Amino acid sequence: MTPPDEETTEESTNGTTGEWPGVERRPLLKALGVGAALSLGTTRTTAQETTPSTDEAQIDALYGYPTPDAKDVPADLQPDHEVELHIVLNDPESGHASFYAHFEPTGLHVDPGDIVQFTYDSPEHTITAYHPGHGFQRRVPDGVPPFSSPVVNVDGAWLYRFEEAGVYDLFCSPHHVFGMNMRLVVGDADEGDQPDSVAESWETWEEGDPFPPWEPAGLEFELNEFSEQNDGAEWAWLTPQEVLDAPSLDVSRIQDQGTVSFEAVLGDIDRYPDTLPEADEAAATVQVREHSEHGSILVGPDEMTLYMFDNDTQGAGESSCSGSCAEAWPALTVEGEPTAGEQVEAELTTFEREDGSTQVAANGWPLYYFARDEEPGDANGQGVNDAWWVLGSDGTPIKS
Ligand SMILES: [Cu+2]
Repeated sequence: MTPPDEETTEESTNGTTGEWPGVERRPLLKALGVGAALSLGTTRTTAQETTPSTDEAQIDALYGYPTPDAKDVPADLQPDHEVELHIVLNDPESGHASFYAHFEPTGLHVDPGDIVQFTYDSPEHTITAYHPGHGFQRRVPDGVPPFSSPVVNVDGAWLYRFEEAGVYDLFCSPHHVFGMNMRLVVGDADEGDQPDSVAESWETWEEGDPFPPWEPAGLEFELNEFSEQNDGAEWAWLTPQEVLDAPSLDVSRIQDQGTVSFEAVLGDIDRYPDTLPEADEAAATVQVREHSEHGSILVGPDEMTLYMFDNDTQGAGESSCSGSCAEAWPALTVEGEPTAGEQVEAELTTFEREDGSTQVAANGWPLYYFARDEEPGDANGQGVNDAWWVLGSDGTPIKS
């Protein structure tokens, strides 16, 4: 699959930032990017100077160390690594899931005793261990307690010290169903430390056991249970299985590379955009759109305003607009049968134009675009030559 192109992701990320009111970005951190925590000397000095008493600051084995201000980490808890908690909103036309909630990086190698800072760049996250204490199969080393962060505010952070060597699979509790997972490798690991595939751990699951991470069948089952309308629906977002079973998150790769980006993980997942319900997403040939002046009017699949022409005869199955007229007023054409959007009450029919293309008619009126409309909502053709008119949802010309 193709990961979202950089421009889209960047735009989306910026757009995302705007979603959280009152959130100031930390330009230095953003400029340096992920993995640059060690070079944040300036920030650290400030933190050291302004933190009143750091002697008592401790990282709890269960609850870690939360702080509402990521710039205000106690001097004796300075992190060795940083992981950011991101939400990327996707352009609906990108062919990807509507959003990804993810850890950046998604794979990380640290030394035993290292402190990792998890920075909240977006709201409503936790960093939680797969542990029976949280109702899930253990995917952290034996002896590690069921640790979890609280939900920390945006621009806050949570610190945790990873003491025990081994492989840690982590999830964000609110976004677990969306595949917000990461894998942390502490110390030296070998092939035997590679966690079971999520699919395999579902095979051995029995009722009453702690759950393995969610896999697609489970999510689709939930979706179908939720409402009959969802029957047969497919899970459109990532799943923990897809993320944790991604080859990019193989323990050996994480060890070799130090960090594995979310984009690398996405690159392993073939489901996008192929199995996104593209057919369902394809807009109807004729839809209804609210216009500020004309009310509910008929628009094309691209939401551009449609018009009828007074010189046409209703129901005649022919167009009186060709040549230079057709350049100014391009016909709405289809291949195959036209489809009607939900609120369209007009009957849609088609007829063959002189050039062999198939034009759509609503309530017997051949439909046209106007070449000087530039974007949805434009209706510059209304009343031109006292002959071109937009149409209501039932196909009646609106002559006002
Ligand atoms: Cu989350």
